Amino acid sequence: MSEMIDEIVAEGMAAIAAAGDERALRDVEVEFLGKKGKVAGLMQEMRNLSAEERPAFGKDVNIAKQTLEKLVVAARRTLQTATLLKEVSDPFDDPTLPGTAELHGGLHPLTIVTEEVEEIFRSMGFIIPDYPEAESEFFNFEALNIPGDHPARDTQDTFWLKDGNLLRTHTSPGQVRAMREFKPPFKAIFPGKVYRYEAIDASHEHTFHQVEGILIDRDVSVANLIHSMKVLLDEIFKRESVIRLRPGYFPFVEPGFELDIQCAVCGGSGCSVCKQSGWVELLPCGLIHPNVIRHGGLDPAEWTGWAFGLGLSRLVMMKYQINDIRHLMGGDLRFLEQF
Ligand code: FA5
Repeated sequence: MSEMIDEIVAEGMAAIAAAGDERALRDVEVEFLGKKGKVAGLMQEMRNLSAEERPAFGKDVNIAKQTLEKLVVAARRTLQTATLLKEVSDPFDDPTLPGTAELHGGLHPLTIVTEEVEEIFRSMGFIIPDYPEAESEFFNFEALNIPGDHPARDTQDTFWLKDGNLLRTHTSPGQVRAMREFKPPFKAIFPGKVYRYEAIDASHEHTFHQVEGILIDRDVSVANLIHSMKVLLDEIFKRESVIRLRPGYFPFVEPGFELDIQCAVCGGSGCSVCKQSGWVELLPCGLIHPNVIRHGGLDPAEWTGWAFGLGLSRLVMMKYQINDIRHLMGGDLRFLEQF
C-alpha cells in the first residue's frame, strides 16, 4: 500500500515540475489534490485495509497530500515571478512611463443651464412636469388660439408626422396640458426640445431648446409678469441684466411682449449672434389669452395667468459666449470638452 502512495507522490512531483504555466499547474492540482483527484482516491483504498492498518495508512496519505500541496504553492510562486520578470524585461514596455489618461464624460452646456434654470424655479415653488415632443395639432396650435388658416402658423414651419401629429414647434402646448393637469393656482416650467422646419444659421437651428413658464392665479397683472421676468434673468446671469421690452404678437397671449437682452457675446456692439443689432430675442411672454384658459378647462372670469417661452439655446450662447448655435447640437467633442 505504501508503494502506491509513493508512486502517486512521485507522479505528482513530476507533473508539478513539468507544468509550464499557471493554468497547467491548476490542472495538475485538480488531478492530484482535487475532490475526485488521485490523493482522494487513495483514501478510498482504506476500505480494503484492516482496522489496525488504517491509522498508519491515513497518516501517510496526509503527509503525501501536504507534500504535494507545498510543491504546488512553491511552483505557483515561481511561475508568477517568471511572468512578472518577463513583463518588466520587455524592451518595449517601460513601466516608468505615465499611464493612459482616462476619458471622463461631462455635462452638455444645455444640460448645465437647464439644471440651473430648474433650480431657480424650483426654489420659487414651481413644479416641473414633462410633456411630449410628438404633439397633436390641437395642443400645438388650436388650443393656443392658432386655427388652421392663421398666419401665425407660417412663423413656425412644422415637421409633420405620418400619423397626422407633429413635432412640437414650441413648448407652449404644455400651457394647456398643465392647466388640464393641475388645480389652480399653480406655477410650472417645462424645459424641452422643439423642432422647426427652417433654414439654419448662426442663431437658428431646426432643433433647439426652450423653457416654457406658466403661472395661473387670480388677478395676475402685466406688472407682475415683467417683474418676474426681470428676477428670472438677473438670477440666471447673476447680475443685473440689460433688457428691453417691445410689444410682441402671439395669438395665445394678450397683451404679448418680446423681451430682448443685450447681447453678452459682443456687449451690444453687434455680432453674428445678435445679427449686428446688439440685442438678442430671448424671452417672449404675455398674459394668457382667455381662449387658452378656456381650452385648459378653466373659467377666464375667475382665472388669469402669465406665460413665457425662453429660448434656452440662445441663453446658453449668451452665458458661454458661443457665437454659433450649430456648435450646440453638432456633437463635436472638441467643443463639448470645454465645459
Ligand atoms: C414661441 O415659440 C412662443 N411659444 C413663445 C411664447 C411663450 C410667447 C409664451 C408668449 C408666451 P418664438 O417663436 O419667438 O415664440 O420662440 C421663442 C424663443 O425661442 C425665441 O425668442 C428664441 O430665443 C428662440 N428661438 C426661436 N426660433 C429659434 C431657432 N430657430 N433656433 C434657436 N432658437 C430659436
